[in-house]
Parts: sequence; C-alpha cells; structure tokens
Amino acid sequence: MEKIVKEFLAKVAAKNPEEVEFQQAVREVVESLVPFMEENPKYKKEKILERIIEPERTIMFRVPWIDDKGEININRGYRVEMNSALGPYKGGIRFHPNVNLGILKFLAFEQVFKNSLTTLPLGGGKGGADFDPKGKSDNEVMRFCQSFMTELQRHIGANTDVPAGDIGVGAREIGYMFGQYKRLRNEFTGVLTGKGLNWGGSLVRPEATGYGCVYFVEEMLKTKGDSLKGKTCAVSGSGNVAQYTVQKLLELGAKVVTLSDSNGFIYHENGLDHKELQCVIDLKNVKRGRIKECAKQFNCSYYESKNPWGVKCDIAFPSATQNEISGADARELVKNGCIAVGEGANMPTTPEGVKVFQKAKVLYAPGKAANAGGVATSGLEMSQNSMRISWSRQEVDAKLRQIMVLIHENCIRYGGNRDGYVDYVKGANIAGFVKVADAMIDQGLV
Ligand code: NDP
Ligand code: 2IT
Repeated sequence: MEKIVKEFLAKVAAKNPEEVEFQQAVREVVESLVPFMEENPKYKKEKILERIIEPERTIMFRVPWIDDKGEININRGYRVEMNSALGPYKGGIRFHPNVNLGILKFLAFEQVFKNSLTTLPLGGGKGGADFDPKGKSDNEVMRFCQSFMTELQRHIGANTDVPAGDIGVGAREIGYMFGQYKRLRNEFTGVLTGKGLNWGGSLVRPEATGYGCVYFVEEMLKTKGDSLKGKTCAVSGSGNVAQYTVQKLLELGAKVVTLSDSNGFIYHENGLDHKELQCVIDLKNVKRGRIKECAKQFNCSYYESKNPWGVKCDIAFPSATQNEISGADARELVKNGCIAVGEGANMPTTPEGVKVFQKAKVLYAPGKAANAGGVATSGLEMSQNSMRISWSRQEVDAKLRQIMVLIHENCIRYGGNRDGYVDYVKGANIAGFVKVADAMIDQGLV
C-alpha cells in the first residue's frame, strides 16, 4: 500500500514541481484513499485519482491597475476550475501577496471534497491574485477589483462558476466585483456569493464559516458527552472566520483567550467579552488596523511575531492560514491539555502536526469538514437567488447547523476506527470523494 502511495505522489511531484502546498493537500487525500480504493477497484479502473488531481481548467491573467499616485501596477490573477461533477465550480477568491498557482490548486482541490461534503450541488474551484490589499485606499481596491473582474467575467456565471470571499476578500471586494460584473454583462444574477443583504446576499453568510466550525466541534465533543461550556479556546487570525468563531463560542459559554494577525497575537487571560469582540470587528473590517492596537484597550498582553499555540487551552481554532500549526506547535498544544482542534482555516496544520494530534487522540477536525459551513451557506445563497426569495436568519442558521451535523455523521461513517477513535481526516476524505467519483463515472470520460 505504501508503495502505491509513494509512486503516485512521486508522479504528482514531478508533474507539479514547486507546488508544495498542492502536493501536501494531494498527499493527505491519497493516503486516506488508497486503502479504500483497493477495496473498491472500480475507482482504480476508472483512474479517478489521476483525473481528480488535474484541474478541469486553469485560467491565469494580467491585472493592470492604477494606484492613487497615478502609477501603473501589474498583478497576476487566477481561477482554478477544479471539478464540476457535482455542480458549478464554487469557491473563494484570495487576495494576498503570497498567492501563486500551487496555493490556489491546493485550495481548489480541498474545495472539491469540502463542497461534496456539504450535500449541496456544488463543484469546486478557487481563484485570486497576488494583490496585497493592506495599506491600499478604498479607491485602489476598487480599481483593482474592477480590473480583475474585467477579465474574470468571461469565465464565470451563475450556472458556470460562482466565486466568493477568502483571505483579503470580504464584503467590500465582493461589492466592487459584483458591480463590475453587472456593468459588463448587463445582468443581475447570483454570480458571486457573500453579497450585501440588500442586493442578493444571504443572512448568516458572513457568520457561517465561524459558526459552522463551532457547531462541528460541538458535535465532536458530544461524542464524549462533553460540551463547549467553560472551555478555554485559543483562536488565531482576526478576520471573517475568527470573528464569528469567537462570537459563537461566547454565546455557548466558552472562554476565548487569543486572537492574532500576521504580526502577532493578543492573550486575554480572563477571556474576551462581546464588547471587545465588537471592537476587534470594527478595527479589522472598518479601520483596517492591527490586532496589537487592541492590547492596550483590553488591558491584555501582546506577543509580537508569535502565534497563539503556546498558551494553555482546551480547544484550538486555527482560523488564519495554511501551515500555521507546526509539529512543534501541535506537541505544545497537546502538552498543555488541548483536547480538540477545529480548523476554520484551510490546511492550517502541517502533516507532522496532524500526526501529533491523531497520535494523542485529540478530536481533530480537518478544514474541509470543519469550515464547510461557509461554502454551504454560499450554496444556500445561490438557492435563494435562483428562487428570488430570502430566508430568515433562523431558517438559514438551522440549515447550516443541520449540514454541519450531517458532515459530522458522514465523517464518523467513513472514519470511525475499531477502538472508537474517529479519524476525521480519513472520514472527510472518503465521504467527500465517493460522491464526486461516482458522479464522474456516471458522466463518462471527462
Ligand atoms: P480574512 O482576510 O478575513 O482574515 C485573515 C486573517 O488571517 C487575518 O487576521 C490575517 O492577518 C491572518 N493571516 C492571513 N495570512 C496570514 C499569514 N500568512 N500568516 C499569519 N496570519 C495570516 O480571511 P478569512 O477569515 O476569510 O480566512 C481565514 C482562513 O479561513 C483562510 O485559511 C481561508 O481560506 C479560510 N476559510 C475562509 C472561509 C470564508 O468564508 N471566508 C471559508 C472557509 C475557510 P493579517 O491581517 O495580518 O494578514
Ligand atoms: O474556503 C472556502 O470554503 C471559502 N473561502 C468559501 C467559499 C465559498 O464559495 O463560499
């Protein structure tokens, strides 16, 4: 078995050199799937694994724009249309200076499995640009978004490919991109999700990734007769996912002791309260400042150039970026008594870190299961757009909750071990794979 995995991964590495994050994401999935495929030879015969790692289409394009000084800037834009077996390509857009093809291919690949897990009819894709929104004026961000969409619009559509937000892309950027799409195509359709509430957005979409992640962790704890009440939680990041993870945790009686950004983290020994969270939301979404600025105001500590994984906590919620928990960080978390991890971010734990958590029997929920609530609610936004109606907050939240419960059940179905430990990685990978693979077989050699 190990030989098959090794040979397969060697081919992937040779064909996609330098795309280290993509290779990492493929490796995790292949390690889960090869034993399953040995028992189900039809997938082997149909070469599903070989097909599923190759994007159906990759688009790369020039994005020229003019900054406030009148200078010309050039960025590189991308859309990776990975798999449309289950529905239109669906997945976020990331604006971050480190964006490259390998990172977007890893994200698009993970998205295929995640979207399959949601139970909704969604294919998988991801896009973005190596644009850094930090320090840019609203006008600069708008000009960039308009230029980006001027090219992207010819490749997407409500029934073709439906982008959304991700790192560096929130309500502001979705607004600018939607406006440009509408202007160029002269049509008002649900071509993007995460839209404003007045113009086709869904209630609970902004909160959905964080809320969903907390619901998933709640389900994991339930299997041990435990709950979130009174648990000390460490959260990383301070953007969309982190903010609403904290909000739901506070609602459920947990204590949140950390938040971070790419410069450092704050440690709040007594736990953040709702008022302080509101300050963070305002700081990050309106003033666009640094998390450091909260430390003085909240009378708590700030640690420059450090991540939060050295603090004592019961549960970790990595909600910033890929590979933010190393093997050493995972060992530190386990040593300090961490019993569960809910990945709000995509692939935030290194392969070594994942092994540490699993060996210590930590309840470990990989991103493609734990953070699927965001894209699931995007799927609900698409349904509402198609029907031209809006569901109430309660309706959307109930559907989101139900989807997270279903994903959790599916992970147990495929990932439950004989000793009672649930391998959520294996469970999510196999459960996500089966639906896509069967659809690909049904649809012939495409
Ligand atoms: P935001 O842009 O709103 O926030 C990102 C946060 O992560 C910021 O605090 C940012 O700090 C920090 N961060 C970003 N890059 C790095 C880095 N290289 N090192 C350290 N910190 C970093 O993004 P989201 O909250 O939307 O996304 C966070 C994660 O969740 C990502 O992995 C994303 O793929 C994932 N995700 C998002 C979903 C969504 O619906 N938005 C859905 C599912 C997953 P700084 O401001 O300093 O850059
Ligand atoms: O990683 C993700 O699932 C997202 N950024 C959300 C994608 C979406 O289409 O809502």
